Amino acid sequence: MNKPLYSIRMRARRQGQHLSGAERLSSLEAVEQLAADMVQRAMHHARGRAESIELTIEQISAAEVERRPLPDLQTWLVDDYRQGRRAAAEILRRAGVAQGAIDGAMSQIAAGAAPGAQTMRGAMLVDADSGQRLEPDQARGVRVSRMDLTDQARRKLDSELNRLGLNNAHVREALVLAAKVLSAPGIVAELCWSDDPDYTAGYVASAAQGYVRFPHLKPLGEERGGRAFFVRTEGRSLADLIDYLQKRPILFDQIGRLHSARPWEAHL
Ligand code: WAQ
Ligand code: MG
Repeated sequence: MNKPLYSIRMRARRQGQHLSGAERLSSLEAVEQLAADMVQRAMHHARGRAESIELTIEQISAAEVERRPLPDLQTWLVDDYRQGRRAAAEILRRAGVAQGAIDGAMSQIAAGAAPGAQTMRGAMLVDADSGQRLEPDQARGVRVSRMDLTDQARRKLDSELNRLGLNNAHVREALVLAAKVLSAPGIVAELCWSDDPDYTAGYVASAAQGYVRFPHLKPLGEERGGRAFFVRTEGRSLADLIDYLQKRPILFDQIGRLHSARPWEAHL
């Protein structure tokens, strides 16, 4: 039980821009294979082959690692991305995010939230009341890392996602990332859609609803995507929140309930 873990992070670039990233926690036995898998992913990305890849592997003591359960997962069926964004906005409003902050985050993700209308490498931090952007670097954003599933939770999640026809890397990784974000002090909700042109799905995560996915939050072929973490720091320091998101190691050892897809109107 006291064996160390390894944080493994990958960043790939192409034509001077962020291409792909990944972050896992690994046992010693699995770390070499995971590194190889990450290199392969960067070399065969939907937006082209990586021109440079950075891998960072850091040992973490087992005593530092916190264990938590995953949130529940739902799919709200929508016909297109406009309907998806309306439904996503409704969940964010219910979670307590101000309308202006929702509209601002959606239009910034759609336009490319990094300077020069590019996709950010990490997430925006958005004040849930004022809509103001709080992350120190608007190109990098905040990269959540040091989170993963235990082997047992991974096997359970695989079989439940298979049952729903949802067992792909986008869903598995986004669910774990959102779980860590929701566990962070001061987070109100998260909004995300992918930057992969062939992956149109996205989600809203909140404490009340868990992880709610929409098959369409952007049009097919669109390369811009991103993440917004809506925050209400209430006197806590923003630096502590960023440190938690980037550094605090968390293993998810229990899965939540995974619901079958239903039309979005059924939830309102
Ligand atoms: N921390 C913070 N932001 C990140 C991270 C991270 N570790 N990884 C990616 N991002 C940001 C970055 O701006 C990317 O451009 C953006 O998120 C999208 O990343 O249920 O595939 O890896 O079907 O393209 C969501 C729906 C898929 C899954 C999300 O994101 C489902 C996805 P991608
Ligand atoms: Mg991507």
